[in-house]
Amino acid sequence: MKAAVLYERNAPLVVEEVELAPPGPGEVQVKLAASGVCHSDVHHWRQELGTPLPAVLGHEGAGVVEAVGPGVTRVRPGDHVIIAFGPKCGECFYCLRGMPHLCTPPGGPPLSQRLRKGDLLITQAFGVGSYAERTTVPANNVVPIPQDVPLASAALIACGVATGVGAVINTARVEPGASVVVIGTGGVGLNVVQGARLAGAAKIIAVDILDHKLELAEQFGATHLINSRREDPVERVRALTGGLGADYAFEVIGLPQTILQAYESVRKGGVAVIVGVASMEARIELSPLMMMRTGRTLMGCAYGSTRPQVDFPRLIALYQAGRLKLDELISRRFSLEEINEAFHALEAGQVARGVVVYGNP
Ligand code: CND
Ligand code: ZN
Repeated sequence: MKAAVLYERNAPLVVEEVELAPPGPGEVQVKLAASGVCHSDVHHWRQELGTPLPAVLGHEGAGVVEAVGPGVTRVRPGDHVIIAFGPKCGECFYCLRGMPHLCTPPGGPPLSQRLRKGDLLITQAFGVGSYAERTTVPANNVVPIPQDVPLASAALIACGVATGVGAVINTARVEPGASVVVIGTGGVGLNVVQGARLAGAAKIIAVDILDHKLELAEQFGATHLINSRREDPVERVRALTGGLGADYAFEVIGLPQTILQAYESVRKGGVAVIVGVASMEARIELSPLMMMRTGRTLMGCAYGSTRPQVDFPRLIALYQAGRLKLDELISRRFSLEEINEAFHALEAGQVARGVVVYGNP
């Protein structure tokens, strides 16, 4: 099958033939229909974030089950599924407590042995590797969905939608009437915006450096727009919240300066949430004294604290009820051969979400 292989950081991905092992016990082989292009993939292409090379990137995929290994009963060939990323062992401390987004399998995540080019082992990044025509993953990672949901739209739930909406609903637990700041309204940030709308937030303040991203944010439910190239977002947020600061702020870029903006945008007792993926070297400087005196919280948010088997069906139900936008997130479709162009389009801020589609979607 064809896959886009990353051999060297910052060099173009190579679309070529690779071999995928048939599903073993407890595993599922999925023929991909679509894979969204998330900035996390671009981060892993640009910098060392713990993915051994060569690797196939891609962690926002959906498709059709083609084969199941021994012992798999939850899905069968022909089922449409969304593929959750990261290990979901079901047995570790975190999985047993309903926190599969923090899954830490004893002995570390099993090294993927399923993908190779001749003798060369290829990493399935994020445990998925969806920039490929097919992937094989543990059955715990797939969530069946109704057949009439377009797979390109459903794919976005696998990361951007689950992360963004989950950050609001699961991680921060924003309550109705709250004021919410979202810094960075790209593919994930737009989902923080619509998550805040679903949670009943009264003020949803979008911050970005590109006006067309802010216009999108408005379509997704933002009530106030701040271009932080033109005005100081912290001052403007204070002005919009009676001088107090917002109840919640979400940083959805991964930069120290915008994480600090999020922190400084919240009122005393407010909560700032780090959703963006920063570099390994990034550090922020905070005054513990001021943190104590203001009672502010700064928290991390991995994968929107998502429990895929619970949350994906809910997100699908909201989409079917017309209350969650998925189709509108897709601004451009690419073939697998165009993967490098898809990365550049994301970096250039040209797309809300680009989606790689396989075959005839
Ligand atoms: P995308 O590139 O679509 O969005 C980033 C947005 O930030 C764009 O609209 C930019 O214009 C905007 N932006 C860039 N710099 C600034 C700045 N200085 N001030 C204000 N706005 C700015 O990326 P994405 O939405 O796909 O991903 C966003 C981040 O979320 C990224 O770091 C990604 O790796 C991370 C993420 C985290 C998780 C998680 O589990 N926590 C899951 N998926 C993605
Ligand atoms: Zn992602």
